[in-house]
Amino acid sequence: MTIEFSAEQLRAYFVCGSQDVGNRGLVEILEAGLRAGITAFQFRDKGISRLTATERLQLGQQLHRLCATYQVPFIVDDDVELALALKADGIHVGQRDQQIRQVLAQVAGKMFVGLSCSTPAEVLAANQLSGLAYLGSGPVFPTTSKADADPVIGLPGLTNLVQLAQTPIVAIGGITESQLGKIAETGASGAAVISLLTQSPDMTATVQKMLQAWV
Ligand code: TZP
Ligand code: MG
Repeated sequence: MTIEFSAEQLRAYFVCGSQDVGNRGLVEILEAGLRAGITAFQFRDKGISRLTATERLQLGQQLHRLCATYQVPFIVDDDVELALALKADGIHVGQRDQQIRQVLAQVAGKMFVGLSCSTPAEVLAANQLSGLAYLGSGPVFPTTSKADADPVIGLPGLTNLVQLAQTPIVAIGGITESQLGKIAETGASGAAVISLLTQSPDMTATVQKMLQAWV
């Protein structure tokens, strides 16, 4: 069963792949996040991931099953083939990934689509597309989780993109607990994080802070 998109799912959006968790288990970390109340999960297995395609597929199946148990959307980063094979609820694509128009056509009616936009020009181009569920914008702050991240846009840059966009925006990049209130004030619909959750000493408390920023 596919989970439909709603903007509330962007509030506590956990992004993670095997490269982000070292020797720890991604399944266990995701389960802790789900128990804590994350509202979306993106399987982003890339960069220094050492998984084979088969291992990635098997891990993705486990992660999707887990998300389904909690009725939380399972979103695949970048890889349309993998997203279709896993019957994901959503796919997230970057500007340098697969062509967005092609992706929208390939997955139409099967899953929702999110697109990374870090400049006003990218947001204006995204406004011309139909069928996009949400935009991911950042990095808002410096991040150590993505080697090839775009330049930092800061809170003013995020505010500008939110004002231009015709679809909900989830902010990403270097987001810490202390910045959540300011992210919410920009009008962004939520925060997408890797390290805030993978490094959290208390996932329940961290997710509560994420959710409360949008109350
Ligand atoms: N895209 C832009 S920044 C980023 C991605 C995937 C990494 C976010 O990770 P963190 O640890 O929350 O800064
Ligand atoms: Mg599903």
